[in-house]
Amino acid sequence: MSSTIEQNSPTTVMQERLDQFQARIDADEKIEPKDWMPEEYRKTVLRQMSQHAHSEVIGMQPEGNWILRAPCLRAKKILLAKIQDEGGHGLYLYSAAETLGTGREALIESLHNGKAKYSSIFNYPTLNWADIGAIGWLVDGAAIVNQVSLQRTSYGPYARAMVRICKEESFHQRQGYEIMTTMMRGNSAQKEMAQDAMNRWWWPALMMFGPHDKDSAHTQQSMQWRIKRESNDVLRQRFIDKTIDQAHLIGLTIPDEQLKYNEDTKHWDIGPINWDEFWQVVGGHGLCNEQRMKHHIRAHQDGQWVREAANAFAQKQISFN
Ligand code: FAQ
Repeated sequence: MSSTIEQNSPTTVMQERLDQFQARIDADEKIEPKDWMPEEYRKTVLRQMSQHAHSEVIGMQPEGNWILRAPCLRAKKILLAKIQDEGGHGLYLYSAAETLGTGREALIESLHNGKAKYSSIFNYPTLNWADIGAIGWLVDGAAIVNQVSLQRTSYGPYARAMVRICKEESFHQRQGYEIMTTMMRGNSAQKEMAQDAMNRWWWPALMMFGPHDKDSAHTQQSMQWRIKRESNDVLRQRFIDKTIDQAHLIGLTIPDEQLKYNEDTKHWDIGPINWDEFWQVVGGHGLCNEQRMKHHIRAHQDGQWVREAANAFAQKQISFN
């Protein structure tokens, strides 16, 4: 009798559900919005997806700064299309995040009140045209390495959003590399601009992958649930190895005196990352944090009438049907 009670106790039932959930994850099944999931899984996916969505949208600002100053019409058209793509990525991701039961308004509210983060990289300024090349090549390049891995994330709507996003990001990476290549074929002032952008964006791009695995609060659990398929350090190293060759090919120098190819591991070893700088930026004290948030809040307020009109139209459609 007592063993039956024990078997059916709430703790045992919960443990069984957790075990079944983990078995589905281990079998590489996708978790869908209406499936049972542990509350912590829901929270973790929502946190990561909403932060990812915020990053895509805030990431439009540093590039938007250069639309009116692009050096030719071709470059302007490409930049406009790329920035529009980033807005679209935000849209897919907010929609995917909403399937976990938290509405868009609440997600944006968390961004505005500082509870939700967005990528550290977008708190650095774009000082000249080469910065647009560096963002496309290095920032989108880092984003792709991370996102290709996330195409296999365990939450179905997130994985599917990633497939389309990755296709577009690879164009972005190439347009950035094209800008850098063109500048490295130019005169000495243009080469200097490209190298200067490389110097300023290299380390922040490496920080995008997050803290080292040993210091990462979420990696272990997120990998057990296959929300993350590879760790921060593994992805960072993949980006380093592939990007260094691309830099050398066009004559750029990596701003790292300790950079060394390791014959044993067949990987590039880098010098130490400045984590104090990273945490300062993540904590809101980067060069552009204040500017980025103010701009987003203003744009959101300016768009209030559009949302009201769209909602009123949708309501009318519903009452007609
Ligand atoms: N910036 O335990 P972990 C793009 C936070 S999209 C700010 O390792 P996790 C496209 C982290 O949230 C770029 N905060 O965390 C584009 C956590 O704090 P919390 C965005 C960061 O989540 C290009 C704490 O540190 N991509 O660029 C950062 O397991 C051009 C501990 O860290 C994504 O969001 C950071 N860099 O791993 C758009 C990809 N790193 O939340 C426009 C999806 C860490 O506990 C123009 N996200 N933190 O308060 C991910 O893969 C993961 O969330 C990581 C972090 C890898 C970013």
